[in-house]
Amino acid sequence: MACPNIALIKYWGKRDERLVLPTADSLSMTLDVFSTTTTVELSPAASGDQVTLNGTEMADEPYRRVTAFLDLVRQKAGRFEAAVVDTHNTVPTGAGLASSASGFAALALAASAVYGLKLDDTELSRLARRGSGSASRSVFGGFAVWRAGQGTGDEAESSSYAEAVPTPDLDVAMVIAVVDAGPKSVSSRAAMRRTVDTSPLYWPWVESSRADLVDIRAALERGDLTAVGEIAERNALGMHATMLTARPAVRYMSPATLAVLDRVIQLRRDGILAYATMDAGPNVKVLCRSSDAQKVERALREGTSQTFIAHPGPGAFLRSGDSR
Ligand code: 2P0
Repeated sequence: MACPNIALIKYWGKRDERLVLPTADSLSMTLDVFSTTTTVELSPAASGDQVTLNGTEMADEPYRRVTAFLDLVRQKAGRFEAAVVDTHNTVPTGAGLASSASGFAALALAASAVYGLKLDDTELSRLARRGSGSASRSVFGGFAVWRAGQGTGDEAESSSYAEAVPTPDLDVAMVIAVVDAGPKSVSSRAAMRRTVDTSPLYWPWVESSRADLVDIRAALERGDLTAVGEIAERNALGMHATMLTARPAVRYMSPATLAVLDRVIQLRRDGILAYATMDAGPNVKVLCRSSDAQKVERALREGTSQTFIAHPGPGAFLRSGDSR
């Protein structure tokens, strides 16, 4: 079982596509909603893997991504049986929030257990990273930082993983405002590649993101949610600026996204701590105090198709009987 995470300092761009090594560190909050539960069983007699998602057999590219990941696990374990993988996402269908983070974190944990790999959290995070970069962070509950790591090849492979960021008890929530449930126009993988290759703002943003990470860690440590929110919002807007200046531009924000951002500004004018972050899609996640979450949710309801309130959630864990 694993939950998605929302980055406050974004991962946007790889320096190595095959090893899924990012250009910079990122930092996220794991949520307590939209968990993914994955069961893996060995199927020695089968000629290939069978993968189902919410009861439907997976095919094409999503299937190939899962089998390529299983090949990596098999290679590490030195065992080559096929597997039956059954995945259930609790994210409401069509909410536009399907995340590869919870999916690959849950798969990494279940598959490594079934193939007999005994991994600690660092090793599990490294493995999950190979499925999807952001999955490295969903191994951990609460806040996590994913280190870009150093160098190339083996040195880089072993030095890029996530770790928990201890924080004081924070009265924090995230309100998720779904403005468009449709599929993305460009996959985040393709969009980040285009941004790195063509945006003149990309490397300046990476530089500012490095400074944002230092600042947000200090703000988390002192429990300063206002500073956490300010830094997260500017980091996300910066990431979207790099996409908007890619050639051709990638624009995930829609008029409805901007309307939610206006509402967040209005909430702040009304004295409520509220800061927005957006990922590779038009939906908005608003960081606020837990005690204000319902007020924030009510304010964001108009013009959005669905709203959800999330809090810091658990790291990935094995349920007894799931996959051993
Ligand atoms: C993040 N995103 O830090 C950023 C912010 C989207 C915007 O991680 O290519 O699905 O599988 O490593 O992890 C989405 O990217 O990409 C993402 P891959 P992933 O959460």
